[in-house]
Amino acid sequence: MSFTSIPSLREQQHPLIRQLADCIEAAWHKHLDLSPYQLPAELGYVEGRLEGEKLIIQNSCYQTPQFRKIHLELAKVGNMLDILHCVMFPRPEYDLPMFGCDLVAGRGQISAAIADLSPVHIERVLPASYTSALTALTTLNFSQPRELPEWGNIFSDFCIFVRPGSPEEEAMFLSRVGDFLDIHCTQAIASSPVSPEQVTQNLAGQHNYCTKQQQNDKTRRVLEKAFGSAWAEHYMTTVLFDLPDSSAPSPHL
Ligand code: BLA
Repeated sequence: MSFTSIPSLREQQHPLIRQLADCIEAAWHKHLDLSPYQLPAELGYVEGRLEGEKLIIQNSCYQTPQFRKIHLELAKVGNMLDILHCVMFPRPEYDLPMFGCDLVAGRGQISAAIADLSPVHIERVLPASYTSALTALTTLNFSQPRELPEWGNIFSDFCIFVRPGSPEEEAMFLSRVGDFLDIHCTQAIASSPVSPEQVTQNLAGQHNYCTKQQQNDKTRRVLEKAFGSAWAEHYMTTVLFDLPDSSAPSPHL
């Protein structure tokens, strides 16, 4: 599998974004059986303009037996803004949470670092095996925690949302995302398909997750300014937070 189109943009980004992208891909390669995932045509690599600055978006996307789509996106707005966005969408036939991560750097400083394993159950609880593995991790203290927006009730109690205040805190964030991915990938490959009733519930939970994420005005505004509101809506609903076709059974089962 080749990542040849990615390094060019990655090398120009904030070091934490670069390190996090490397960490995510290393975990995927270590644990998962990756196959390519075809994004909608023309949306793998995109260029636009935002306030005179060039906006570049580079996507890499895979699927595995347990994941319908695993998506890593790197974006750069001139020298103003570097962004890493990552979501792992489980196949709804498996009872797995959503891994999501977003890192935003403005003028050399990370302003937002968020990572979570988000439950898709109506009661908003993670599978017990996840809760015990995550509880066993050491508690981290960040000097500048950030408050979640209103739509952020999708995230778990283990969610980290901070502005890293030092290189040590950046390293703590990086290493915690590595922990989340190790836990998630090992649990995912050991999991078995669930009942049709549970599949329906998992789909509903993923639907709720995506609908809430689509309410992130900060993401939408960046995309709208560069590409217009229709394109931003299309991109947010077909690439960033799309839903599986609920009528089609997974080809892996
Ligand atoms: C915040 N996301 C942001 C911000 C920007 C973006 C500019 C504001 C940064 C700040 O407040 O310091 C922009 N993020 C983008 C863009 C893309 C992107 C343009 O991914 C893609 C092209 N967002 C996610 C995922 C999560 C997420 C997967 O994509 C969480 C798992 C969360 N981003 C998230 C949250 C905020 C944010 C919670 C803060 C929102 C707020 O404070 O209102």
